Amino acid sequence: MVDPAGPDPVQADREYIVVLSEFSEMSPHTIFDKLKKGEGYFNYNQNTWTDDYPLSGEDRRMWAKMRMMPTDILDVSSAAYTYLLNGHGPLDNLEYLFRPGERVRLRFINAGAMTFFNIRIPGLPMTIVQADGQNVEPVEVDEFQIGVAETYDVVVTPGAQQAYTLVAESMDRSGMGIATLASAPGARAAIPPLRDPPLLTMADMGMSGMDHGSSGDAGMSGMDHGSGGDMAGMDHGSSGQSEMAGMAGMSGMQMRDTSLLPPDVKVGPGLDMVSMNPVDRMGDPGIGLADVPHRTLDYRKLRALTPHREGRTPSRRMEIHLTGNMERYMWSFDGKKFSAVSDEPIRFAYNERVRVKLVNDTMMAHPIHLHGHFFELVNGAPADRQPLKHTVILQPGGSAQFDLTADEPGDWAFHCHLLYHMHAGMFQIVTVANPDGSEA
Ligand SMILES: [Cu+2]
Repeated sequence: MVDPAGPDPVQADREYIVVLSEFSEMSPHTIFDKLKKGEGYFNYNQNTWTDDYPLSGEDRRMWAKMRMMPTDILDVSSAAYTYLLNGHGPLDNLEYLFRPGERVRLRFINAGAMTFFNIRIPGLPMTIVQADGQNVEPVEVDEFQIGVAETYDVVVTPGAQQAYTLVAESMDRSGMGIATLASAPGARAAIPPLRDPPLLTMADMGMSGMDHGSSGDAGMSGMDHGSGGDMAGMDHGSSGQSEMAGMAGMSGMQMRDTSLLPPDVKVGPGLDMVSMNPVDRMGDPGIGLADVPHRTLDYRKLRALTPHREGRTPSRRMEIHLTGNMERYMWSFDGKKFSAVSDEPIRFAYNERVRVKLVNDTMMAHPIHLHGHFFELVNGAPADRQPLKHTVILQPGGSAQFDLTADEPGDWAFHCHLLYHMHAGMFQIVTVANPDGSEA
């Protein structure tokens, strides 16, 4: 049991912890070396995607031009990983017992190294009651995505069936962790097959809103891969597929248009693309969940359960870019690989309130994590109900904002929580000064 200091607003008859992780027989150093040698090493989907996915010839040409795979969802897949729940593999028959009608609280913790999981329990709705250990207004969903370092508590009321399968499918759908909610030892429900791998969409390339744009608009949103080619002939179709088809009509593509970057972003080999008009994707349920036939979670649906301490308007704005070079497996903030020796930390005055905008100039999702603090997602909720979190997923090509009250003096790690992204340099130190202004 996990007991809060005060009364618990969440009523449950029993609770279980569900720790998500991966196991690999390969050492982390070997995996990192393979990633350095070829970004798609573990992406077995790429060998067959041209046969298995409903892409037109134009779509395929477009992706090929950008030297990208629309199936490039996770760096490391089930080719290297077995997905674990509480350390148990999918064949281990991990069981969570319940009595029919009980309210069961499941505390999901993504302790994985590299894997975003999509969580569902077919036949059983889940009510989200906590995010990153902070109470939220209950919201009922059928599936949710959890990034590395995130936690979600859900309440379920099993009983209509004798057993339910808890599915933790990796975001690239290359594998899953499995457990059973069972009303009696040995009771089992069907295990659903892996779903078809998701495809990246135009939104994942920072192309959100293209389908609403007017043709020839110079302010076209999206990643610029063009060599100054114009955007004429763009298809403004509404589905991801037809948007992609439209993209293929672009002539000449350039990997960078750095004129769009703030001056403190370093331009160099560590940065291979720029999101031209990054759209706030706080309302995105995560890769692969946009078109599932049931209810999903997104950050806009989270509200702090009770008003929190802070309602001040931020006095400063800060923008930090998530940057990378996919082919060379370089990852960084603002184009600069972390160096403890030469980097200036990100500085905050004590109790300073800052609105931080994160811009993802890459085509991968990143769970960005700050130590020592909870920040508030700027998600459309009233200021004092913005949900408190310590980790926020940045969708590919998108942006997200959080408000931070820097009230814990000292040095704190701020980084992508994907192990090999952090190791490659997507990391920085946040320094909060003492109340008297001195360095902590
Ligand atoms: Cu990352």
